[in-house]
Amino acid sequence: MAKLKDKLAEKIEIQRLRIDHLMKEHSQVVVDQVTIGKIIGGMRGLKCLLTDISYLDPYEGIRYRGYTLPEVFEKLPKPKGAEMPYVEGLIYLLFTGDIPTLPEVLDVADDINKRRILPRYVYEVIDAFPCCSHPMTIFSAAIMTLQRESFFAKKYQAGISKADYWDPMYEDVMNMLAKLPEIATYIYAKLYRDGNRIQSNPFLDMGGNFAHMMGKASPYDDVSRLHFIIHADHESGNVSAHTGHLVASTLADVYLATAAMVNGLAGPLHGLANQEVLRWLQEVMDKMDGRIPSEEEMKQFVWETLNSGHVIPGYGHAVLRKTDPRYSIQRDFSLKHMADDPIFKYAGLPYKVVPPILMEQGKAKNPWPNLDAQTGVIQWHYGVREYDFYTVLFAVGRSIGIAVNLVWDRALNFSLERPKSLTTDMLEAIANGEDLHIPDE
Ligand code: HAX
Repeated sequence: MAKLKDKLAEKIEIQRLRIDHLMKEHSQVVVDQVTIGKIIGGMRGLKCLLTDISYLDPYEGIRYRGYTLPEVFEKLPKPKGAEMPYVEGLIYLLFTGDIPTLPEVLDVADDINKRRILPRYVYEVIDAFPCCSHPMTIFSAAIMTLQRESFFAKKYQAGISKADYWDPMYEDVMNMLAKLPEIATYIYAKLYRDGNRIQSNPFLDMGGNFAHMMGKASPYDDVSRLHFIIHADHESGNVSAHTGHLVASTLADVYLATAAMVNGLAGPLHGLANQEVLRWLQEVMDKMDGRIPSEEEMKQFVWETLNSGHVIPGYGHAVLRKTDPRYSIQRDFSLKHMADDPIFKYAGLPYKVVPPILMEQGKAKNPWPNLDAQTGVIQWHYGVREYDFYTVLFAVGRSIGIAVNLVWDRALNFSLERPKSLTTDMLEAIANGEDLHIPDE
């Protein structure tokens, strides 16, 4: 058994006791209130999900297993000569809550390496997609095709004890995480490089191999490590994480749950925002006949976008109330490696003008940039200019946190998710103080 799986098994035993205790002794303790505003307003801020993989503080940003992102980057082991840590180290951290040693990371890397090979039919499915299909659609479908490989589905059919659910789930997760970079880079090759696929290099780590398969030289390996690490998790309430958890709560396997989460990520208010940022910036450039707009021209364009009923992509957040630290980390990387890049300088312009305009408009609760405002700028600089592909990059990273959560969901036997809906008549009656006597369960 891989060392990570041994460690995980130990952690699961401890965590099961804590969850059992909470359920037995404190299940009636009130945590939050469900108001009509929350029911109609997308349950924003409702505290009703449980995860220990990450926690998002509105003013501080994300912590993975209690560590801020700068701490994660500082503490996780790095490949020789690399600026960014092994993604495999992050996988270990998210699973166990412990910072791994280098040998522990290399053990995970070795395990992932052995699981990378894609069945031929995945390539065939990708090849069969009609022209102009969005890469996220292809990515989701390619993951779905792998569902026939699910250990969990087979074990469940054969009959398996609830206490052991997490084990085949873990195997599915590791298999899938190993294969996602292969799928993503093949989609890239198929759509944008005439199908010229670059074979995986088994001697490289996940980030290094991704850069290699994308056909990009260093420091794109560090860009990939950085990208996958900062996108890996954002607690459980965002649409992609929640969708993955919801679907898997039916005991659907990792492939079904991940394809569903990818579909959620593909919406413009969520992960697709990273391509929208670049599309939007290009639109301004086109209007200016390729000229960088002045500050005044940019302001005018921001207002035009708002007045046409569109949001400014890359700005605002449902939870964060300050500049996203994932944005700042990418900006710092950009300042170090590509400070003179025209698109980087140009992307700095919205950072100057958008927040004051959103504040003046007075609608957005958070006028500051989120991570999507900077992602595409870095990718563009390193030659990945097909911005439709950016959300696939996001999805490869985000799958890590979601998949780890799914193993824990099975380990802790989290229930089928099934909240209760009411009708408008009922809400009006409740608003008027009527007691409807709706049974709880
Ligand atoms: N541009 C224009 N208007 C915005 C805005 C923005 N960037 N951000 C919020 N608003 C508007 C909302 O549309 C909403 O308007 P209405 O009252 O007319 O519906 C109002 O301000 C209040 O919204 P909010 O409470 O501040 O924000 P929400 O929690 O409803 O939505 C979003 C959060 C991220 C969806 C929102 O800020 C947005 O649409 N941003 C632009 C798209 C984007 O960058 N998405 C990526 C977010 C990060 C992420 O999840 N990545 O995957």
